[in-house]
Amino acid sequence: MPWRPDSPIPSSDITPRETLQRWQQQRRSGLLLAGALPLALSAPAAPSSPAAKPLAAQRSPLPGALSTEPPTPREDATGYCNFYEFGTDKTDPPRYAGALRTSPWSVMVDGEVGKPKRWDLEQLLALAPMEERIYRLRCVEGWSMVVPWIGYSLRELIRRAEPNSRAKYVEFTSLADPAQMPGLRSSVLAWPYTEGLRMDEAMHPLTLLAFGMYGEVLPKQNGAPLRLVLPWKYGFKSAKSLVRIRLTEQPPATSWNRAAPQEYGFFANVNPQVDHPRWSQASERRIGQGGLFARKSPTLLFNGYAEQVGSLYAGMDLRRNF
Ligand SMILES: Nc1nc2c(c(=O)[nH]1)N[C@H]1C(S)=C(S)[C@@H](COP(=O)(O)O)O[C@H]1N2
Ligand SMILES: [Mo]
Repeated sequence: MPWRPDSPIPSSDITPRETLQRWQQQRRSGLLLAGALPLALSAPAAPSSPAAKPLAAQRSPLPGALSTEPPTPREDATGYCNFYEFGTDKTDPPRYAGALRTSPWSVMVDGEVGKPKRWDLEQLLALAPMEERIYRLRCVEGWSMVVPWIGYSLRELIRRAEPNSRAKYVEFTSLADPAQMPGLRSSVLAWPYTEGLRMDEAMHPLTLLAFGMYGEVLPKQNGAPLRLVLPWKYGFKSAKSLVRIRLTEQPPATSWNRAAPQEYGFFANVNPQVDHPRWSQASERRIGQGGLFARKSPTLLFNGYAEQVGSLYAGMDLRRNF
């Protein structure tokens, strides 16, 4: 298996201290206006994303949507990626995803809905006001980041499809095009990459359909032109480069669960008390802070979003439903 929780971090993985201090000072003095944060923090664009276009957004009014932790430097968030369609190494996606054609692009929304529809990307971009949300992202491998995403709640889109009474789950499918994605030659996962949520999880306001990050449209290695972001679940639930969203009556099969069901559950809620069979999940290493010598910080239940999402799992055995 390719998961290597203790693999070394690239030497570029060092927080620009001055930028951080300036940001913290600005936050204290209330100087940060809408949109100012990602600009203030933007590291020089990674060589693999030269054509990043700005994407305007208002800061999210949603409770819990603006982490107060300093965002991970952009160059780390765009240079250390999991996107197995382009290879299993963290630097494969930044290296190879540049070839991905993201226009034209469309997303089919269908299944148990009254109004199935194929949406063009342009329609999706105009569907709802863009919000900036600063979320912690915790990978199941034991590392984490803080990313300023841009997008809107997935429920804005699902609502418009008019789910019927049989709609209990949502299946998400990523693009799988062997001509553009060299990683598809490997059988490490069953392609296309699919993920799934229970309907109430999909309709939770924190569940984000993201089109951008760091004040710009999504870099290809981060899942352009649109992806999911689920801040309280392990990163693999946040499927990239979506082409289909299907509402279903039965729980959908998901790629990681099919590959190793005893290691990757359907829910995959971040939980420091439920270890991965091969490593502890009690702590995490924040990418961009102190490199290999960084002290690990404790992992929080639901990645710190228990106040917002805990009620979704009331009465459930989280060990059994991992
Ligand atoms: N289609 C697809 N989506 C994916 C993945 C992938 O390999 N393919 N990797 C997942 C994992 S394991 C993580 S941690 C996050 C990483 O997102 P990032 O590279 O933008 O930080 O994307 C998730 N979404
Ligand atoms: Mo991950």
